[in-house]
Amino acid sequence: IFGLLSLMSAVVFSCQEPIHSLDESAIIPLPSTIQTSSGAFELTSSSSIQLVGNSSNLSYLGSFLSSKLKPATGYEIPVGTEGGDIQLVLTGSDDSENYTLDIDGSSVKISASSEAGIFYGIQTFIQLFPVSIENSSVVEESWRIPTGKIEDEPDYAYRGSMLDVARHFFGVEDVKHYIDQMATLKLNYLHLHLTDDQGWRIEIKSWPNLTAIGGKTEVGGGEGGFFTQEDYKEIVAYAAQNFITVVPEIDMPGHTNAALASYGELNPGVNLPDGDFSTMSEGKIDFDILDKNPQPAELYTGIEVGFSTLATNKEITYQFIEDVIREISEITPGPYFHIGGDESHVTEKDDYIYFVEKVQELTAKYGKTSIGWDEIATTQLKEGNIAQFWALAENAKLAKDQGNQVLMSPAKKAYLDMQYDSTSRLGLHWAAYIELDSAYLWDPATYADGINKSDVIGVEAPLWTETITSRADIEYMVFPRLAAIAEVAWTPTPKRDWPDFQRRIAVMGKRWDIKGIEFYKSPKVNW
Ligand code: TNX
Repeated sequence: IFGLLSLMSAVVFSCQEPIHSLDESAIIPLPSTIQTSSGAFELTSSSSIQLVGNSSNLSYLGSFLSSKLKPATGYEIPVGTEGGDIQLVLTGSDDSENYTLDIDGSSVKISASSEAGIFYGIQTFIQLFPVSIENSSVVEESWRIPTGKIEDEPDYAYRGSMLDVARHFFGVEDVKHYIDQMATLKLNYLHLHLTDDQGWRIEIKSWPNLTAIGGKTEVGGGEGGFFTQEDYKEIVAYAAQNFITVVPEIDMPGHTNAALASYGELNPGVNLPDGDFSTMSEGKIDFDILDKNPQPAELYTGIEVGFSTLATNKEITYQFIEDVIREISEITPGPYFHIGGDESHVTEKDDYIYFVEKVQELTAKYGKTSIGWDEIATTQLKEGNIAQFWALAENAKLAKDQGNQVLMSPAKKAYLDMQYDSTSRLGLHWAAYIELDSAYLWDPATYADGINKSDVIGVEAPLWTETITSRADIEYMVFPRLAAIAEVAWTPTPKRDWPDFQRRIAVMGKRWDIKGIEFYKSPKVNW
């Protein structure tokens, strides 16, 4: 019987190249389960997409798929509700992200109980085609994919990346391009680090100097820039079309020099020394000697951290923060507001605690859940708020002990600004050199001592941009490592396998090449 079957398939496919099986395809992140069968589905000029289910967004999803398939195939694949060899089937309306992809010789069915699930099914479907599907103009190709069934769901609910637009400013088009790449990896949160010592990058209508003064430069003294609220809304909407939620960060009370340069009254009113701030980590400010109307700080274009602080004891500071939180929350549909809280080395400990607790009240007042860097766990966290682990396991533990969850961004694994090795042309290396295997080989559930899987909401890979000045620089630092982190967040650790990832990432590299993405050709991979 097997002889007969293989003879039959040899006859059916006699004029075509053999096709690899579904479990030999190169999907990243790796799906939970893949069942293969022997056969192929072929997309042709008469293929069509059928929508099944009740949701106005289904037609958006259909057009999204059609538009992804069009450039390389040249096919105008119609989207409708009456029949079609590619079905998008919405079976419910929950917030799960699961999907099933069923492929047989004559049809493809992507089904899910949420629109996000359908979107992820579409992303997987696209990755099954030959890499030339990524071309922006028509290529001659037989558009066949292997048959079988994929059932998939993410291991972690929060799968993110952070872009620091404060150290160097990146505009709306660069951010959209970043979102496009995130979407292919099934990442669902984009954290924008909107403010830091070197720049304030979001228009606040009630405090216009923040951008008029604080947005005017960046690391190295370049011209900086900022998002108008309209720009920000455009990013938020574009992210939403890619099932990505924007998390805005206003870093405070430290990392605030740009705000302090914009408004003198926000300063504590002592002149902090220039130069080497590393000795100031224990620095104390005596508030009794404060000048009531201090001068604005100078704009700062270096890359030291830990020298700035908002005045934590002034009413005006909290009016300012409330205005900022209100204006940004009004244009942020997502549930989270990131309050920073890192490296406030010149804020007294008690003042820091008072400040962070008050700011958590303010985000709650505007309906947002706070996320903050792990130091915020040294304060009393409001229920549901999240500590973002980057350095100190004891802080992650403090969050857990308060009943709060942790977002895992260990600097030694997930920091996309760390150099790959000592020869990397960009990046820092204070935490580690992070080659691709290192970014891949870790478990978010056990990485921080004292933390368990249920304490972890997810994983985020931050790109700090002290040394990053262009889209090409972003791509060199982010890819391929972001793909590794996406798999760490999506695929259960016991299913992950480094040699298999090496094989699959090489295929993704071919896709990036076609798309013109200038990724780092890690020597760990046979590209
Ligand atoms: C530490 S990580 C920082 C950032 C820097 C980064 C550079 C964290 C919460 N703070 O301000 O940009 O290191 O790697």
